[in-house]
Amino acid sequence: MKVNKIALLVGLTVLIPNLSFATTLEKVIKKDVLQCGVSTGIPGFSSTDSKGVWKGLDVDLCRSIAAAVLGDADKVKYIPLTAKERFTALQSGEIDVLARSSTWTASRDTSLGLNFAGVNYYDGQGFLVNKKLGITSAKELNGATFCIQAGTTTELNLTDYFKSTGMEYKAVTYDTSGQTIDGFKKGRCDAVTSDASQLYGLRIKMDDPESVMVLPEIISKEPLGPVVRQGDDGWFNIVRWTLFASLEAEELGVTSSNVQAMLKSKNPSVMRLLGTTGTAGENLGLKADWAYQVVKQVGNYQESFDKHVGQNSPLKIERGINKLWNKGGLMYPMPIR
Ligand SMILES: N[C@@H](CCC(=O)N[C@@H](CS)C(=O)NCC(=O)O)C(=O)O
Repeated sequence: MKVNKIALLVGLTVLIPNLSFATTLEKVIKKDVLQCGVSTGIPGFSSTDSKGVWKGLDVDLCRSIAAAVLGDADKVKYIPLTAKERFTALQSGEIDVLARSSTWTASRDTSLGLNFAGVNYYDGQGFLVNKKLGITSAKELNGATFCIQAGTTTELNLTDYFKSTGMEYKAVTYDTSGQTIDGFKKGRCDAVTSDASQLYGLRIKMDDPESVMVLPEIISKEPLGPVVRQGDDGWFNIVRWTLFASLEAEELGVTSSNVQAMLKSKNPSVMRLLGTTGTAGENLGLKADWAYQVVKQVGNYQESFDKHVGQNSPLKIERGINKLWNKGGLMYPMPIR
């Protein structure tokens, strides 16, 4: 009996180092790269440019996490995922974080073993129609055929909307945005419905953007944000506070151009953000300059927004409800103190 116990102990000590008890932070540091789950192509959020470089608001979130954790925003491996694949890729450990236009809903947050760490874009579902249809409101969509994507909240909201308005519809379902827009271009459907932010991107991808229009109705709430695995609170904190740091930097007027000079700031909030005082970095298990690296290498939230989806981008989306809380919007970074 005694011998067996010893054998068991020996067996366990051999086995334990092979078991995966490492936290996501430890794994990311060991690999020296962040594996970030993105889309297969959503202009403004996550898509590749002509040189194959990933760009967008979600991509900037991946880059910010890599800057905070590894000190280098370029240390990201992008894993393109369809809507159907995305949560499984996170559950299985194929990716460290998901930043892919994903709507925070109760079922996703509570039944998949995952946690939403915040919101980086408040969206809502809208409709893009061919002007030939001659309609100006979603209320006139009775009998229409829609091109939509499988595994999205879009599918579910469409069902709800038509049920509640007593109208009928047909759906043609695709796996990727590329296929969806192709279907629309080929006339397989009368309308595309998706997160409104994506409709702007789809519109400029049309051969003649003037031939289509976005209807005024928004039929759902789509708070989009980064997702992590449940049960790794340290990693959850890092993702959540990296997002807050880029919003806090905007609130405090800290930008990629002035962040170096701001290191000399005597404003206590700026000092805590940039790590010249306080223990914010240490408490996250990161270096004191974690947020400095985010702002220096990626920029604050406003810089990312303007560059990828706002006025300096082809999409030209208004900041709207994505403004900071003190400018009339919903973006409210929790205080760093
Ligand atoms: N926010 C919605 C929709 C997200 C979504 O996946 N939308 C489609 C278009 S409706 C998409 O992003 N496609 C990009 C791709 O195929 O990679 C959700 O979380 O379910």
